[in-house]
Amino acid sequence: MLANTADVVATRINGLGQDVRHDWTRSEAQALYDAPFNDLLFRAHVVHRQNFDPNKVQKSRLLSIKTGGCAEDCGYCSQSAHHDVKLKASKLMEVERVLDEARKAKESGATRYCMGAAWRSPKARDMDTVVAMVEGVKALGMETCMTLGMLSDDDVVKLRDAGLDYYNHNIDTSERYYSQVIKTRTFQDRLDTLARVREAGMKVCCGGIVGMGEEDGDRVDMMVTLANLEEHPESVPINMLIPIGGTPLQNVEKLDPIDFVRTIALARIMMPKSFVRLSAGRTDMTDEMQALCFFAGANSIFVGETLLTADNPGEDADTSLFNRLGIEPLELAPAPDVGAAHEDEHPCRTATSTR
Ligand code: SAM
Ligand code: DTB
Ligand code: SF4
Repeated sequence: MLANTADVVATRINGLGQDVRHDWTRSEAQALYDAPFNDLLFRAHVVHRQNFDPNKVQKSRLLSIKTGGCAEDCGYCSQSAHHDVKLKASKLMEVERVLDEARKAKESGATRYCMGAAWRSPKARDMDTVVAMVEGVKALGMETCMTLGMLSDDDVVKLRDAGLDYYNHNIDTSERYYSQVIKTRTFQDRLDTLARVREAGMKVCCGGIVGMGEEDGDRVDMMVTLANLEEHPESVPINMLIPIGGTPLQNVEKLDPIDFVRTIALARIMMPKSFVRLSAGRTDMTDEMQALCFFAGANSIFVGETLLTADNPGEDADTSLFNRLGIEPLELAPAPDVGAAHEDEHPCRTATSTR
């Protein structure tokens, strides 16, 4: 094991921070994941420092613009109409209400506003409203992100033309495990929408959920799929499953926090220039666990007291966490033109710190 780890480190150390690879093999990713924890974390942290200021964390804010009643059967989700979850469904929000919420988010330091809808895919009649939301939030000077389910060629053009910066569409797990969690669409459906978003020139936010009862190898395979995309997602959210009563995954065994940190470290090493978001599930994480995630390369979080439907730590807890760790919120640099998205031109990237 040690020789294997040393080999992996030795063969890559010269290229750390420079090489953005798209040819990861499953076995080398698995070897990294299985390395002694200190070796893995050290390597991930070196990569992190070479690409980012390690003491800056980007803040995003989420809003559910259309809640519940979703036609998909995702086994983890509170919003699926297939599960018996106590959740009040709502129709698409009015644009002004979304903009009011976005203003508040900006005042509390969020630089990106992410709007999520419980849809399999948007209806043509809803597109004018979501376009107005994107335009309005952009006019406030925030980055925009939407997650609306599967998109058609027409949808991506409309969103791109509205100025949408990021589209969030997660692959969620390995291709193998996907069909055990979701039956109403395929892994390939996800990849198809991601390709359309890329083709249209928007930035991609794509990651997954861990702790759904998957094996280590599924987390590794998910990272191999993400890292071997033609371009790495600029943003990689790693969600810890929030078990929701009434969903098929409500009683799944909890993931070892160390394995969660390993997953973050793997994402950092395999996608060195991407933002890795410590996403859902932070209310169940200690400050110490989150500190390990930041050390392993996580550099973005969702702020506020709610995610889409589930709880999030809230401003006071995050201020205290940042103060304890000497972490500062990442300010937004002037955004480049939409369409000029490239891994070396991220608007939030700052000079590497040596602190
Ligand atoms: N309907 C859209 C879709 O599926 O792409 C957007 C919303 S969906 C809620 C966005 C992501 O949230 C999912 O892909 C999943 O990764 C994450 N998510 C949903 N429920 C979760 C839960 N209970 N725990 C952790 N992550 C969750
Ligand atoms: C992502 O990967 N996580 C966010 C965002 N993208 C849309 C959503 C988390 C949802 C957590 C469960 C909920 O709030 O219902
Ligand atoms: Fe619908 Fe998205 Fe929830 Fe799946 S994850 S049920 S697509 S809202």
